[in-house]
Amino acid sequence: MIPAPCDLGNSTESLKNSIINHVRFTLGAYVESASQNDWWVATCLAIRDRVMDHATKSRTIHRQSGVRRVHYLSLEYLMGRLLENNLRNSGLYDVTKQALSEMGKDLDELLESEPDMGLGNGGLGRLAACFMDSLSTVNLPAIGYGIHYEFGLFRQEFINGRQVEHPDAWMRDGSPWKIARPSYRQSIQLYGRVVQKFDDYGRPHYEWVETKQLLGLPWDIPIVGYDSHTVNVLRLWQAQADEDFNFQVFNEGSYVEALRDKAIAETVSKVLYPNDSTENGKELRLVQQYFFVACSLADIVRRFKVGYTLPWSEFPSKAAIQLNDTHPAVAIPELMRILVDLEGLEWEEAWDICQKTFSYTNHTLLPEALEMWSVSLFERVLPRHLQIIYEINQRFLEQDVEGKWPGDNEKKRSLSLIEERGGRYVRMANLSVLGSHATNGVAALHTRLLCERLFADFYALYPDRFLNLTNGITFRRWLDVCNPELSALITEAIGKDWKKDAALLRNLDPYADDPAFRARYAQIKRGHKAKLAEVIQAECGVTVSPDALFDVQIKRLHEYKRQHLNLLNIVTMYREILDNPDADFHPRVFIFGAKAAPGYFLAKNIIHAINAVAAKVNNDPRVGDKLKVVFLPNYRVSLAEKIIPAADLSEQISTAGKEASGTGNMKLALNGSLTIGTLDGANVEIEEEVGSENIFIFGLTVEEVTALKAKGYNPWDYYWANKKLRDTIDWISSDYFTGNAEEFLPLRRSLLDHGDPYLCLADYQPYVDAQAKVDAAYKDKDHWMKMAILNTARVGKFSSDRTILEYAEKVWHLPQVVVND
Ligand code: Z2T
Repeated sequence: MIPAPCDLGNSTESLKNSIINHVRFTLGAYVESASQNDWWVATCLAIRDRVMDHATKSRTIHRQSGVRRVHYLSLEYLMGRLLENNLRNSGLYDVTKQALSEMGKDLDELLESEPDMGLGNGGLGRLAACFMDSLSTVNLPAIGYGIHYEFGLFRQEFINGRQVEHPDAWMRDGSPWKIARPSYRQSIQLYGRVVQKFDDYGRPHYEWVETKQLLGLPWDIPIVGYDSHTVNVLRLWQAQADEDFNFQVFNEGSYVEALRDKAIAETVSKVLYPNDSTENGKELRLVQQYFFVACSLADIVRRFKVGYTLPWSEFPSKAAIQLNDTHPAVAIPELMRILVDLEGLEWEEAWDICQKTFSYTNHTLLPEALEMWSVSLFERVLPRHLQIIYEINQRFLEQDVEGKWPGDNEKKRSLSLIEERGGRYVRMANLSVLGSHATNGVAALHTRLLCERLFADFYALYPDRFLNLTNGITFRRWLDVCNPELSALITEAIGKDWKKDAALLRNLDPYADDPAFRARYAQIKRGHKAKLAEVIQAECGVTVSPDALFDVQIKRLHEYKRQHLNLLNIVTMYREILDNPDADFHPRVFIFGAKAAPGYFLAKNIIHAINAVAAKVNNDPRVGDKLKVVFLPNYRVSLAEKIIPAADLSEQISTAGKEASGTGNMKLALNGSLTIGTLDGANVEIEEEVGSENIFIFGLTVEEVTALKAKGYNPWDYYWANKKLRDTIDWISSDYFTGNAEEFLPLRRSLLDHGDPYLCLADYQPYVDAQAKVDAAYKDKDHWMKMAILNTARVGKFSSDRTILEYAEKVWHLPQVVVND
């Protein structure tokens, strides 16, 4: 007889019991003297207990029904905090708050004490996190695979206005959300060499020998969907040394040496590389990629073998594998290796299985972000995989390319998996397109440019492989959790079904004309601005008025995102205030949040420049309340959740053609912030949805950018033609802001001497003009609120539920499987 498990009911009493049990028996503390952290851990565990059964049940139902599952492979998951999200999604928020309060504890305080799980850089990693939420919510069978980094994205501090990085020890004290799965540990190989052998019929096969071994220990994190019993898992691999391997060394008495090897092996999952959209070609990064890919594929193959007795040709009918950019693209030769070398399949059959299994999402057109591994490095780390890539390439060039363009060596050169000019490199993007059945861009414009530019020749060869799947965001975290007041107001007006069917937000449209609704909407916005003002006071020591216009640019720091264009406008406004103290514009607070890659010199110079301008502006008595500039340090998911509901204006000002999609643009619009933006990425589709009268579009289009560059762009022309622009740039590069005229010379030089690669000067005047329109519009508060409401009402398209259902239908061919209670 198996006794019933302990009480996992959803009443206040049950929750109290669970939490107290964890305080006493899991943490070994007295209720009377338990620390804040003890209460937080105990609360997480009480929720986890209620979730885990659903995870087990979901897994069982997915296995028993034999449906296809999607495996999302990503080097990054920017999860943020989990407790509040899990409480809101599972419907346990109110009862948990009550249970804690009856024990003298404040839930909100506990929520604030959770460290962010920051295992990602920016948009790509946050997208993976939103997708995990949607997959569980819409009942799709899915597993997320990634790396269990000991250190996530660095913590940022400003010292004298300059960025300083600190390690992010997010799980120094462990994490209550993850569960080790030692029985699913994997062992993988690296380095070594390949030997050719022959079978009895003289046919060659290949063995990978004298390799180093690495173990992967999986940690599972349950992913709770909104109002659904599907709980998928995120499975993250931690690198461990293969202890047995070192026994000879132990025996020789080199005990300490052996442990040093162990430490080296464990560096593989030590830290997230902090580059957003630039590659660095480091060996450790390639090892990280292969490590997690090999562990994940072995796990998928294990599940296929124990679950079914099916021929390999049925593998794709059980497993879809999505490559989140090219970072996990080594999965393609790895699956070929498994099928051909280990399972003995013929090449053609293995290749067919590969293409049916994989699909690939491209996230950028920036040339510096396209992954290329030097052939010599690749050969050293993954010798057999390089051979397989050569074989794939040879067949491709001789059959498909030669078939379509006979004798055309130029086409072969451009399509080859190997770049041959200036050293030999493996082109991971080409490998990804070739090894999969679908390649998607992340916004309509981005996909068009992929087909017309980056992958033009591939598109000519395989037009049916390309499709657009515009990004989305989870409306639970980015509205329900971060803005519960607005969520409640919406629900009061149109019912709660919008949380699962975001298109229903359109029913809010008529409320934009309802004065009472507008007033309440405005009041909610004001409340968030007052709270953010407190955060700004605490973090930056700057007092800002919640009545000012909150103008927000929050995203990684990148030249193409043009934080420096924003800065040019700020300095222009500053001059105008000094020149014309009676100028009538509405007080404004410019709010920045951004991390720069630690090795990105110019990005760091821009951060310093913004901080230096902020210090002057904020302390200049001639400016008063008219203008404030704040750069909130350590931008991260939990800080975004505080900024976004408080924003009035959303800066989406990348050079047209450079931002693949953007997702912050969607989060801000959803929370009633109006966009000032270029026709880039998903901004184009946001304009289509909200209407051009509810957005401030400015600047060059993609076609105009191309034409301008073709005719020869010279930033000096704009500099000499526009006195305001000239004065602005000269002022920044004077000694006014820091006492040292050299300080921002790198910024000045990039804008002038180095050709202003992102066309800040060309877009300067249109941007300043658009900002003047923003100012005029904000003066009509009532009309502004109407526009804000219409933004909330009309961005339902950008729910990641819609995105994920499109993936399921068009790429993965997955059924929705409802898990009952
Ligand atoms: C990233 O966050 C993005 C693209 C990358 O290309 C790498 C990283 Cl880390 C390799 C971003 C895009 O810049 C952004 O436009 C997009 O919205 C986001 O991915 C999600 O698709």
